[in-house]
Amino acid sequence: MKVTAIELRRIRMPLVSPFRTSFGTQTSRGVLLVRVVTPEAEGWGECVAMEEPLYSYEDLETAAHVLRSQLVPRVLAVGERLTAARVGHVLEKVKGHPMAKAALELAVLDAELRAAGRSFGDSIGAVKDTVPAGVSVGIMDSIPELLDAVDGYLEQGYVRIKLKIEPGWDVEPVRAVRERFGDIGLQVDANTAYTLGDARHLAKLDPFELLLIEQPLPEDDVRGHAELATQIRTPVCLDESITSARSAADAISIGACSIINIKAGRVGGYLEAVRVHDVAQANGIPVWCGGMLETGLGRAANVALAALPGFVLPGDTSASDRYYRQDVTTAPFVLEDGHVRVPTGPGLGVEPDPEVLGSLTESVESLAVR
Ligand code: OSB
Ligand code: MG
Repeated sequence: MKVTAIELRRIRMPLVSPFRTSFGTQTSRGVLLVRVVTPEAEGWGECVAMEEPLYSYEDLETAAHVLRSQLVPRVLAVGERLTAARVGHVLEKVKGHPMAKAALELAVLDAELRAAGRSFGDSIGAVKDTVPAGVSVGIMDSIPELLDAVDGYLEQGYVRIKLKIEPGWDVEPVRAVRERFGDIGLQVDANTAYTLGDARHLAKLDPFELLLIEQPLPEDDVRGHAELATQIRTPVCLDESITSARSAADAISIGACSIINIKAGRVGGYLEAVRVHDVAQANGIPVWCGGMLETGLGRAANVALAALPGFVLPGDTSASDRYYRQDVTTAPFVLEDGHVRVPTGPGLGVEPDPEVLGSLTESVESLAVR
């Protein structure tokens, strides 16, 4: 396909409530959007890198830099033979920067699918019309505050609660939520905040029958997760450590995880995310779709990914209003009986609202097309 323009857009979205994790507190989400224009259609990709390199080493600036200096020029150099399936291969020589690569691949894929009148979900193998929605609940100042927040989400219909934990905020909040709400789907996410030396402490979570504990140890401590898995009863799920289908196969083979959180940005794109799903499914490992506080654009892609058959656990695919008062798309994602609907229109199946987008935009950069 012929690309006539590529644009990088920085927007800022105020969060409805501060989101605190073991790596910091966010009150708004800075987002980098990639727009690819072709004579037939335009496509959107959302880069999930955060403003600071605290979840992973990428940030909004490194993503914009590598897109501008390396990724976009390499994709444009392909010329009219460009297809979304080729993007990963073309970008392979550039080391790292999976979130920047994923955003560009998604924009090309969206443009290609919109031109062909085909939905993103159909193209990647979605088999469900709706997907169950979980919600990721940040660290709070107090247990009563946490219980109020969880109560509100359960009231809205969320089918699974994930609590962010860190040393000093783990066993007690989990106990309090279990005691108050009983047999709900409950899991925790540590975002690498512990070490293997904390195994005996983490085993204190065993009695609460959690669905899983997500990424307790540093991302490069895959062997540590395998060892931890022999010392606690809660199933170990990896997020940060899984960076490709190959790393998923490796982690599975040494028993480092019995569940995987799939995020397309972390593995370099939705096409690789599907391959992670396939590897997990072949090994009998359940997966679920993670989130990075996406706008409606990235959320549309996540919800479609979560509709693949191996996604057997509820994802962090919450409704738009869990994050933002005003989403960038003309129709927000809403909760329907604890589920969100997989878009069926061409491409991502959602449209950015030009006025809303304009009001949230901090900068737009047009990258030259030869
Ligand atoms: O580890 O899953 C994570 C948000 C930002 C960075 C990392 C993570 C998260 C979440 C929120 O847990 C998931 C969401 O609802 O988008
Ligand atoms: Mg996580």
